[in-house]
Amino acid sequence: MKHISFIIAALSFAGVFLLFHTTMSIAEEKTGVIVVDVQGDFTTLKNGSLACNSTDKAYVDKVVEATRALSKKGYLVFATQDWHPADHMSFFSNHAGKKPYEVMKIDGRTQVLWPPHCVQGTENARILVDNNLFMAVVKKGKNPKYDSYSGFQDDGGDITEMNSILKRNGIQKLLVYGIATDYCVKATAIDAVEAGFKVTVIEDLCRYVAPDTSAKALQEMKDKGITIVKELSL
Ligand code: VGL
Ligand code: ZN
Repeated sequence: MKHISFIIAALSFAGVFLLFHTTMSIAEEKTGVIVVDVQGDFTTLKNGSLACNSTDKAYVDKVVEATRALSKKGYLVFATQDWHPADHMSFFSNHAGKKPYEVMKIDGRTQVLWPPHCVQGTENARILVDNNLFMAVVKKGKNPKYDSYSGFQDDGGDITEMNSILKRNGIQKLLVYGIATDYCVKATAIDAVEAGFKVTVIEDLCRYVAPDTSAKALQEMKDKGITIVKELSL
């Protein structure tokens, strides 16, 4: 008799343990994906105005395939979309006498002056990955007065809906990739880690504006506790 109650107790303990363990692993697996600014203007594929190196069809196909595979595995996928008005302050053409890629101080902040790109409602502002894969697309850089490399907030401190959407969906970990490593990927990944997410950036699925700023960005991200992996392993 004593034996039987001991066995029952042991079995229930094992059961509770297993249930707890399974629940915890499911919770641990709540991983989201942020596909950053994979838009025509940043690619050579679409002859973009701000095309990064090696953003041909092979790159876009690789991003599309990876995103599809992650979605199929059950990860919730989000996207950011650079979405500027034509009079945006980051465009060199909106500053008399300035040239593309010149740097100037605007309201005390250092601003790179870009070729006009990702203008709202233009062909090359479109995201090159099937929109049906995204749980949500967060548009950024809509305010003509502020640039917004991060998908979480602009340079004026105005927050987007990104953090609340991720939290609402119970996301704890994030995979981040896209364009550009040295600007929007970096800013988005750093804000994500600062918002409490565990962040991994997949280098092979990213492209950069310049190699030196990209190397610095990768180091800065590592220093902030972001994991950098060479490629996606599923
Ligand atoms: C970006 C420069 C200007 C980016 C956006 O997506 O990294 N870079 N706007
Ligand atoms: Zn931009």
